[in-house]
Amino acid sequence: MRTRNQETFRNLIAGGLYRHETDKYDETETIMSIATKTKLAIGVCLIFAAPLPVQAQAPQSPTPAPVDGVVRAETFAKGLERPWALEFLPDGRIIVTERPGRMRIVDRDGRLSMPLDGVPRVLARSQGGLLDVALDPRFAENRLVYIAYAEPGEGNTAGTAVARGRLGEGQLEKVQVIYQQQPKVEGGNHFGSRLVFARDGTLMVTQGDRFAYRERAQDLSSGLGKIIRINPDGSVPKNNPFAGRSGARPEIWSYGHRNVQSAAFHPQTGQLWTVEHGARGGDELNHPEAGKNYGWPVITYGVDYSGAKIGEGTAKEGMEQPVYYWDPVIAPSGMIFYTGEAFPDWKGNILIGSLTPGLLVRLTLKDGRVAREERYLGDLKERIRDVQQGPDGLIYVVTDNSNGRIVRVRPASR
Ligand SMILES: [Ca+2]
Repeated sequence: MRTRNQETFRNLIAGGLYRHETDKYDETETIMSIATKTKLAIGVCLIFAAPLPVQAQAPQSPTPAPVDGVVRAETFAKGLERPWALEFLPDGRIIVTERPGRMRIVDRDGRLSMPLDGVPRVLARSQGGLLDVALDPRFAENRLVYIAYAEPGEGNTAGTAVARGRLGEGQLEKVQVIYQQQPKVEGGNHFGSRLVFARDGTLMVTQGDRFAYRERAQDLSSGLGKIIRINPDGSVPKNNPFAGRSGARPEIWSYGHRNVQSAAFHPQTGQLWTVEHGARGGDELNHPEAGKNYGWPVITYGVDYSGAKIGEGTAKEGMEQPVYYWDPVIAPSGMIFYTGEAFPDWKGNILIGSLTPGLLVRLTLKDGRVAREERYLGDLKERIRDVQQGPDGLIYVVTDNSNGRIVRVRPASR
């Protein structure tokens, strides 16, 4: 890749801008993206036409090769169909969702329960289905479980929805739908759906642009392409950034997102961190703040799957830069900040599941920026759909397969 970069850079200097690369663009090849080429072109302009205003550019992942011999993976539970999310109960058991619409309890020996009754009907198509699960911060007292899913609507439409219910014996009881993304639209992609509770008890729901409706990520009257913040009963906090603004949906926290499927709160700062799926070459790490615009589809480091340019470029006044971006993409799934003892060097690091190429990605942060990226579990060759930390400090991931499993990850030395 580096050689190729240097080669292309020489071509750019020689005035061969894009000429040789564009017709070779191939989905399966790990090659330089148009975004990188644009950057090189800007670099060339800066060399020959300085001084020009320097556009803010986010740092790009160096795409490190997966490291072997650091972690060891073992099957903890198997026989799950397309598991999407897992969450530890206070007693050490695991609650797990399966995308076709089932939820189960996994006991401490890895045995699966029968599917729980009471799960709402979901649209189980393409990327849709039963997606994330979260426990109420006061679960020990109220036993409330929150689920995010693709909710079918009129005709062929669907939208992200959130329901909560009390975890009883073999079922969810008194299930209430507390949030429905508006509007419901056709198509089975980009439901977002990660659920995370903030320190103040509010619930953040990440959403997607529903794929064919990307322009609406910039439209504050639409629920598409937004992260939202609600109270646990679905009501809207009065201090939300757009509460009371006419023409804006009051539940919106941040906007201009493509498909946010990773979210976690920083254990020290209490700040929300997310990873969103970009198009080709545009996955982003962000820490979305109240009322801010994260750019999609006006600015992005990615290009369309056809290779076509998206929007206006990579930076624009009034739009936030990502903290970091991936090209080629990692296709993010769940994420956590690691706080356990089993991997002492990993404390405070971000762990992200990758669907493609199928990895556990570790980011070390320093002063709010990515100081180092490492990748593991490359030898599994499985899509990783969620990541959690167990009460034992070990890491548990689910694999996105028709015969999916929960994999326990421990230090190779243990
Ligand atoms: Ca962005």
